[in-house]
Amino acid sequence: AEGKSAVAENRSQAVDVDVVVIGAGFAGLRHLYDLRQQGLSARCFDEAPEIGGVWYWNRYPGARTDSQSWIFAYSFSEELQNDWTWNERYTPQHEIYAYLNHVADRFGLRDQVTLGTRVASARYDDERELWVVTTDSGEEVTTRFVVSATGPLSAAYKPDFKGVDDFRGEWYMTARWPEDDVDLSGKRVAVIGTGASAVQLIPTIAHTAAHVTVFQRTPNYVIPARNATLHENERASIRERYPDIWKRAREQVFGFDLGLAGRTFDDVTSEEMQLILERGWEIGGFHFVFETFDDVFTDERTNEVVSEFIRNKIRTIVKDEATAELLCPKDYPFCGKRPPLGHFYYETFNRDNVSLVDVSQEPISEITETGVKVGEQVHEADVIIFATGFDAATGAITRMDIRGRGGVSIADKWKDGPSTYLGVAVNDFPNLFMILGPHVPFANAPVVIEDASEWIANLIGYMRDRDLTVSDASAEASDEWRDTLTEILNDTVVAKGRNNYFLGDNIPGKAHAPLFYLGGVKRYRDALLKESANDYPGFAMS
Ligand code: N01
Repeated sequence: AEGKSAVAENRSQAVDVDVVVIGAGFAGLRHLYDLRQQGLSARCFDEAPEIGGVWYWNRYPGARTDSQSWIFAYSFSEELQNDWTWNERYTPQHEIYAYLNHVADRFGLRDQVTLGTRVASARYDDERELWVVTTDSGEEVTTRFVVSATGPLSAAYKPDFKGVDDFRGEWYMTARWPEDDVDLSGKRVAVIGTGASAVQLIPTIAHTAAHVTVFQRTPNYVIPARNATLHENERASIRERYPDIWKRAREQVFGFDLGLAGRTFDDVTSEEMQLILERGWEIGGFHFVFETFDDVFTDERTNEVVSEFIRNKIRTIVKDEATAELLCPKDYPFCGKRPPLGHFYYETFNRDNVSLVDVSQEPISEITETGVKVGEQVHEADVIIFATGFDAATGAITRMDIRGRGGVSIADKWKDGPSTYLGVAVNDFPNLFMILGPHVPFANAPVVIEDASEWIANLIGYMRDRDLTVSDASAEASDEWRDTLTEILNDTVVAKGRNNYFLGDNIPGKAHAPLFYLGGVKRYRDALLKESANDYPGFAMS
């Protein structure tokens, strides 16, 4: 420990390691790699018994990416890129999980990770200018820097329904799915929630369950994913085009391998609009969102045409009229919630063993010994699955006891909504950094992870080289960042969403505040690079 740390060598106060990284998922692994490139020592902790982060926990049936497989990956190693084989347009959970384990082994990152160990607290010691991190196993580690790589959608949320403990069957959460196979065959399964997780789960389990009852509070606009097997010649072509693909992904607002539509509402007739949407629907995936019309996020006229187009698709696919109408989102615009990609989602409601219960007017009142109660009716079930989402962006961080200057906790600091600088730092929490904290772009995660991770490691290296011990993001710069991202968000349809986790509205009692930056991954990267190129004007460093 002492003397081993590169940062500490220059300091009077020695620390156990230069950096403590919290989380061993996509972001944490990349960060361990970046820190090593900087010659910094690090230890990483993860609550899960295995590496992988959300790709360890979310192993529910049907779990896979909504990003194209070839860009839901790291770009830092060409060899890795060329060696790995993606088999489908959208990667199933077990393949990403295998990929992350492969990366951990290939780059020798595993030794730095302590698994099955949760970071319970991190306290900044003002006098000694270091962090004291404690774990749930009672270990205490001193470090100069803490980097949270905890993921924006990792703190699972389960509503506090009365009676869950009395339920005589089994219950599961999609975001905490057990490693052992869960046998649903012949069982009556209740699924609560209709977000991206449920949309993937429901069609998959409907094949084996005796009956699936879906409890829907807010219908989603689900776009067909159109998954397909990738053939070797497609993979070869992707490998060849990788430099261009990454260039596109780094410029596309949401970090996807997609281009622009090159047209908006006023460029086409309404008949042409329908044809363009038909074509987009056939190609499927986020192509439908981003390569049909460039103003779907910002022009209400375009948005309404697209929203109605999807409603008509639902009405065409779903045979039972009442069910179709219930599945149609009507009181919020398309992309007012993150649209999930479906794999025969709407088609599944044509099965005899699938039924839909609307809980938008009459909520679930309790869980009974035998099922889910809505109003006076108990819907009997052998298994209940909670696909009820996450305390997004802030939850994974505020659930730890993180205290900055003057012992102020981050949960208190953020009680009216998060305040960050560039989504990576928090005023009065010196040397605490976040890779996918609040206020970073909502996007294909690896693109944001690689940008932020490398940038943070560079900043730490910069401080080490100049013998600087403390960096603190200024309050003014943080306010400005929040104002910028609030303005951007208010110009989009996201501001008009329903129960949207982008705004904290899915969690009872959580502040209504923007949690993501919607200016796009390129503008975000430009903001980061401007900050570092100018010697970090938004930070006080000493
Ligand atoms: O969570 P969600 P998710 N009574 O918050 C309902 C990513 N992801 O895990 O909308 C009844 O979207 C809630 O209803 P409402 C992706 O970014 C990615 O599905 O609040 N229902 C909603 O229907 C995604 O957007 C992939 O009215 C209740 C559902 O639970 C994000 O994770 C796969 C309720 C929660 O939906 C979150 O998705 C999966 C209550 N009391 C997830 N409380 C990929 O493809 C909540 N609900 C990579």
